[in-house]
Amino acid sequence: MRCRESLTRGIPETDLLSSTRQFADQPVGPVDRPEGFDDRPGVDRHGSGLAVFVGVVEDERVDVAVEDQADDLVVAVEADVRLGRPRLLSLSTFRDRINPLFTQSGEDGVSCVGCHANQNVFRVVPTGSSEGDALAANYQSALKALNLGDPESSLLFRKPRSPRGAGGLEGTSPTGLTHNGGPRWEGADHPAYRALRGWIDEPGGDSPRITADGYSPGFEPGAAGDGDLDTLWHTETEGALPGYPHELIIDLKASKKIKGLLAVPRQDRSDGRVRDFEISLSVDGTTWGQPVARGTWPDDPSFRYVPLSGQARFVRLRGLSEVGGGPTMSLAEVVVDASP
Ligand code: HEC
Ligand SMILES: [Ca+2]
Repeated sequence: MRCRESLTRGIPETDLLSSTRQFADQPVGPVDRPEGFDDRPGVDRHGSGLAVFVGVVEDERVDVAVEDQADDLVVAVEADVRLGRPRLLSLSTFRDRINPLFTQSGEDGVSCVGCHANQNVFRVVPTGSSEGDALAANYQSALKALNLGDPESSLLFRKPRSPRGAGGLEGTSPTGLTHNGGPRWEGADHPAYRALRGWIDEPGGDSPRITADGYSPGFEPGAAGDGDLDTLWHTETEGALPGYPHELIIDLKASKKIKGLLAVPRQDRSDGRVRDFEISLSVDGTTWGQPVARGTWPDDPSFRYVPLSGQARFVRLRGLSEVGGGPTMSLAEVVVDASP
C-alpha cells in the first residue's frame, strides 16, 4: 500500500498511530516488511494491539508499518515523497498572515480552530488569554502538517481542499483524501492557499549571530539558528562537563524592539532540555539588566514562546537546570521575535 502521506518527524507516536489508523482500517496484509526498514528506538506498543514502526530509509524517506498483536505486518505505508528537512519558516509571517486563517469562519460559520482545538495531528487553538502559547502551538502544528520537500503533498494543502468524508484515502477525490471538515478552500486561487504558498516560498532573513558558554564539536551554537530542527547546539558531553548555568547569547546585529523568544527543544530526546530558565536583554552584550523573564519548561518537544518587551541588540537565554537534573544543555532552535 502506498500513499502520499507526509509524516514529519517530531509527531508523537500516539498521533502517528491515529493518523496511520486511517490507512490501516482495511487489513491488506500480511505484506513484506519494507526493504531497508529500520526499527528505531522509540518504537512503541499500544494498548490496541497495534504497533507502529517508523523508519527513516535512504536518509529522508519516512516509512510507517503497523503490526497487529500476533506481530503480523498488517499494513506498510510507504511514503512516496521525500521529506524536506524539517525547517522553520518565518514566525512573524506566521503570526501576521497564516495564524489568522485558522480563526476565519467558513460559509458554515465554523473555523479551523472550531474543530481542531483537540485534534491530534493538526491541533490549532484560539488565541484566548495566552497569546504566546497559542502562537507557539499553532506554529508547530502548521509546520508538522507541511512537507517542505513537496508542499503540494502536505496535509495542510490537501485536507482543506478535499470533499467531505471520513478522512481516509479516496480514489475519486482530487486530493486522494476526504476531510471530515469538508472542503474549506476551493482551489489554488483561494487567498488562504496563496498565503501558505507565500509563507513557504519566502526567502530566509539574515540569521543572528549566536554564541554560547560552550559546545561539543559538531553541535556549535550556530546550529540553534540555522532553521533546521534536526541540528542542535549542545554543551560539552565529554571531559569536565561544566554544569549549569549555561547560556546562549543571540546578537541581532542592531538594536530592535523585542517582542518575545521562541525556543524549540531537541525533538528526539530529553537530553539537555532546559527546565528552569531566565532571559535578559542588553544593548552592548556586556551589561545585562535584571532578567526580564523567568520560567519553567516541560520535558517534551513542544515549541515554547516567552513574551518579552524591551529595546535591545542582545538577548541572553540562561538555562538554570536540566529536565532530568543532568549537566548539559541543548537547543534545536531559538528565534527572537523582534521588529526594527
Ligand atoms: C467541521 C469540523 C472541521 C473543520 C471546520 C475543519 N476540519 Fe480539518 N479535520 C476535521 C477532522 C474531524 C479531521 C480528522 C479526520 C480527517 O482527516 O478528515 C480533520 C483533519 C484535518 C487535517 C489532517 C490532520 C489531522 O489533524 O487529522 C488537516 C491538515 C486539516 N483537517 C486542516 C484543516 C484546516 C486548515 C481547516 C480550516 C481551513 C480545517 N481543517 C477545518 C474537522 C474539521
Ligand atoms: Ca537547528
